[in-house]
Amino acid sequence: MRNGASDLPRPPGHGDPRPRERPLVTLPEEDLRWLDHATLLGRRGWGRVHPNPMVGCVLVRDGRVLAEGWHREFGGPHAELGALERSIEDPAGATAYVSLEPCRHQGKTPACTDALIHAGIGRVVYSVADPNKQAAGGGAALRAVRTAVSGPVWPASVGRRENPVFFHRQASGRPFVAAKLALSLDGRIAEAPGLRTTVTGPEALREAHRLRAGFEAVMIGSVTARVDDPRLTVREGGVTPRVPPTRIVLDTKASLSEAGAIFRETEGRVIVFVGESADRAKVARLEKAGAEVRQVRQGPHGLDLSAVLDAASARGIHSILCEGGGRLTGSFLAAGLVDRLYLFQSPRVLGSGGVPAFPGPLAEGFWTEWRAAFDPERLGEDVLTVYEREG
Ligand code: AOF
Ligand code: ZN
Repeated sequence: MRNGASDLPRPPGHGDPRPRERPLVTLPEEDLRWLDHATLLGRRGWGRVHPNPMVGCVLVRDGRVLAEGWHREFGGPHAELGALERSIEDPAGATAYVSLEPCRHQGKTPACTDALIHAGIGRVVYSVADPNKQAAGGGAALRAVRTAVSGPVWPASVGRRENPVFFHRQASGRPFVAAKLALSLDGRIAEAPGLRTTVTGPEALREAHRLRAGFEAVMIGSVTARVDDPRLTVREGGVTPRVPPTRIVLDTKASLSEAGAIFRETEGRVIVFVGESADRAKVARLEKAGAEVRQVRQGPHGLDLSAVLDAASARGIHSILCEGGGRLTGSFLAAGLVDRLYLFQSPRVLGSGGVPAFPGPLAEGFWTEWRAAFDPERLGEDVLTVYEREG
């Protein structure tokens, strides 16, 4: 029961669904376990539902599962509707466990609150309040018609951890930025400058591809584009993203080679951000190779990263996975623009000639506010830990 979602797409690094926080209401362990179950079901939507939340729902009567549902596709039926439709018997009087407050609004789909009431559901237990003002209020609406309601069971921090992009979007207009790093035991990301290095093993590679599937864009700097020559597509990990992530390169001088792998692959549009002073002929070459080229403000050390994020947001991008290199990731970190860190750690040693993961200076005490969001996950020889800033 705990992990029915194991063979389906799921977000990398999301460990035990049981939050560490204290519940806001006192409930029997059984209720908390069913909520965990709903959370695991929701995780099956990874790569398919963003920027909407991953949501799961399980209908239970006398300790028996009547139906499982989850949000499968952006714009499609919500978790609750999926469960109600699949119930093996009339769910009247049963309990619905949902990982997000049922929605009250008629959006792309009818309101789940109405559907639950219509089906005669006896009790609704939901994990976290919906931060989306347009859809929130389902808990109160259910109580108003005398449905027994327990929720929110967990504080908002729990929802934020599970669906960070969705929660971030309710509070901020700038895209959510996650950084992915593959680090050796001695804190290096490559054997030497300019040398393409495989730091982690095949299991971690699969997870890194799966990770891409849940973001609207994947981003690298021009040095990484040249040295690693990546395609930045999702080719492994068992999940086909609903929309292939946009591939972003930050390339102040428009120095990218149009012979790069990124241009040979057509899956996912390519946006190259260049500086105002970029050579026009080079820009034209990149455009001819199929890239959309956008000029952004320059700062003293290359592109103004806030301007990059604003421009990405204007292109409809709500979430970005930064895959390096070290300089670019370091700049985003130093600017306080990284919301989440996916740290793949390998037991390999790359040696003193290797490229350090964090070359630039970070403010004194920078790391003290970062915490592991979930238990570390073993991937072959490597370990993936998801870090977030506290607060
Ligand atoms: C989801 N999936 O299972 C639930 C959601 O645009 P719509 O009509 O799909 O509504 C999206 C909103 O519905 C979303 O922002 C959230 O507030 C609420 N609940 N959304 O995508 C679900 N239960
Ligand atoms: Zn809904």
